[in-house]
Amino acid sequence: MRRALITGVTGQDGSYLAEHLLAEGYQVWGLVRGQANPHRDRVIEGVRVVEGDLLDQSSLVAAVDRAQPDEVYNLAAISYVPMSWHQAELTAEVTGLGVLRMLEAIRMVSGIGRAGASPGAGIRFYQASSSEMFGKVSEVPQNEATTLHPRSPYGVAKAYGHFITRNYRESFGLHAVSGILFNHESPRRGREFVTRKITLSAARIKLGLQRELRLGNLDAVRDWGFAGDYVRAMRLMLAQDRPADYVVGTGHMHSVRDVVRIAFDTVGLDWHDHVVIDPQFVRPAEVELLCADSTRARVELRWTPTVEFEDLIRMMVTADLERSAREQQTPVATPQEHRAW
Ligand code: NAP
Ligand code: G4F
Repeated sequence: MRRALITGVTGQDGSYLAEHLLAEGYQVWGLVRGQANPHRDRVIEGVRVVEGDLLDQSSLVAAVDRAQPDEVYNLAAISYVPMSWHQAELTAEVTGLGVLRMLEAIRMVSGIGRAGASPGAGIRFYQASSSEMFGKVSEVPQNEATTLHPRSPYGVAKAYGHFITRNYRESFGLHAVSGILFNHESPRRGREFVTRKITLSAARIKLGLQRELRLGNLDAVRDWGFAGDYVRAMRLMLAQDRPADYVVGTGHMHSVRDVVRIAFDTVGLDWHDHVVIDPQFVRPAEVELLCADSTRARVELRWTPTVEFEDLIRMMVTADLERSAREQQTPVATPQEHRAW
């Protein structure tokens, strides 16, 4: 039985990846931080919890030592781009240096890099790199060779994580890969991200729980896919004989305005009656456009996305309608509702 350790197991991707690996027969361990973490009940049933924090080197060494994983998936990060301007140093520590700490934990526990250790043997490592690293894009679409020009402290921290992962692969023969994933969403997406903010607001406005939706730049363009599809690519990357980095996305571009239009159409409302542009949600430096060229992933991993953009937004609105209607009937959330994001 293969053993996997997932950091960020309480997040969107961590939950889908845990389900996927359990279904594939893995023994799955999840790193959870904090003494009384309110997200702890998001850990999927069947996952073994180990405590630790990307800010604390010794806790990561202890976690790797306890889980004895064949594969480590480093999904933990401060992942909300606007927060990275307000807490830039913390973002660098967690999202950037946290990657180095995890790599060092693997090196310390497995002995990779010591005299006599065979290159490529031992624990395989997946780093959650991001299309946000492309930032002010130099070409459309973006592939593994596209120049990085990050536009936020988050993007800069991810670029550090990306290069230190590659460096440990080249320096120590570690089987370490970066998945450069484009935006991916689901009903489990955090409420602060634009798709979920829109689908939840459309549902709540429909139910009379909210009057308006305040947004920033409606012209921003992203390549949005379904998170459940993207976690399959993570496992496929670590299953390759030769470690390499892969871009993962759909290759289709849509604007924030498209998300708004489809979400409000799903609940039978005209978005013009409810959406207000609010400068507080406009970023100091914007990533205007992202679009993936996933040729390498499609050819070498045989990975393809299964959920179309419009179906994804409608799926999220439907889930938010059901959840909001339940909350309307039972204003105090039950543990099940907490667990269901
Ligand atoms: P998410 O839902 O925001 O989850 C982030 C996770 O990181 C949470 O489990 C959080 O734990 C954990 N975390 C934060 N700080 C930590 C620390 N100091 N120590 C340990 N754990 C910590 O993010 P996601 O959407 O699932 O994304 C997963 C990863 O992929 C992230 O690294 C993100 O930057 C990257 N990524 C995401 C996308 C996307 O579109 N979703 C695209 C490209 C790359 P708590 O529950 O304790 O807060
Ligand atoms: O949903 P977002 O916050 O996602 P963003 O910034 O693209 O980052 C996400 O994807 C990255 C991959 O490229 C990940 F690495 C990262 O962790 C995260 O998952 O914003 C998308 C777009 C932006 O251009 C933003 O300016 O939506 C625009 N937007 C307009 N109004 C808004 C809003 N974004 C948010 N969050 N809230 C708004 O009110």
